[in-house]
Amino acid sequence: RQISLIGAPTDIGAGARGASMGPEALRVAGIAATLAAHGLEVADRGNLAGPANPWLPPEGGYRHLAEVTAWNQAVHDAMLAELRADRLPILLGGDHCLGLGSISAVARHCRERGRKLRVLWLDAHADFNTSALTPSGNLHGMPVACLCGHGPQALVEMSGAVPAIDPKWVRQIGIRSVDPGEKRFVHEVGLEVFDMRFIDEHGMRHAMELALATLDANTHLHVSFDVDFLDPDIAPGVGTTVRGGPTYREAQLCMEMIADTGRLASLDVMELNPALDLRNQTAELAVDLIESLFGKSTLMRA
Ligand code: DIR
Ligand code: MN
Ligand code: MN
Ligand code: MN
Repeated sequence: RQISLIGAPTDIGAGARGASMGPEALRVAGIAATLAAHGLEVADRGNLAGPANPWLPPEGGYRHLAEVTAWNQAVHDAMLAELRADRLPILLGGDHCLGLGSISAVARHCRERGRKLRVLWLDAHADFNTSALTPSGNLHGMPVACLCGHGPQALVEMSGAVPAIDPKWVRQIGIRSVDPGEKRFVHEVGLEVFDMRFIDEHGMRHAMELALATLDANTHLHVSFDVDFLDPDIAPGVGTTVRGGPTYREAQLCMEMIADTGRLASLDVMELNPALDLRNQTAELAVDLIESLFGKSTLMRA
């Protein structure tokens, strides 16, 4: 499989500065060489460019909407070019508002090719806020809602169809922080969420079996990995830590079960914040987990 790395060095949608340094930290942690060691052909496309972060308060319920739109358009265009060339793009974030541009490209590509789409959203947060519901105005808390058709026009329309995706195509894993209005909205649209309560009671294995059920040979599987999915004890280098996340073993199993499907076709690695990290340990952990996502296993797999 041919893999393309795309860096998006911005924290334009976040509430803390520093995710703009995420792409370089993942490179320093050896993401390209680690994947290449598994026989994958890796091309690093370098970094996208976009507007600087003016660090202004929200206007009309959104912070930095024009700049967020510009960055997402750049991400959309770059991801789409790789998908059309039959390559597997990995977006190196950057904050999670860019999941909108990334998955808009994936949705457009699936429409063009007549493929089904399944989105796995690994996160502490549901990222299902709207301008009316958000407590912060930060667009990194809104990409899933935008993809499902709820958000500012420029973002909602980016995939060329509205909505870009159906909520039924999404499975969220690891969720443990949802704002009050957001909670009602998640329930209203029927988003399928495997929250930490579910994982506590049934285990990561059962959660992933359900989240990965009904994939078939024609399914494009996209993983959007917000690094704050992980427990902050092992992953401190993120802007919005929430305690009680998946352990190292649970996260490994999650990645291995995704790898076993053989359907992974695109990936976002988001919200890594080197300004808050300890000697790049969170970047190294992310690379370790991505290695499992691309098929690293201890023994021969049947
Ligand atoms: C919070 C934090 N739900 C908000 N969101 C995220 O501001 O909307 N943090 N995604 O990473
Ligand atoms: Mn997120
Ligand atoms: Mn998050
Ligand atoms: Mn069960």
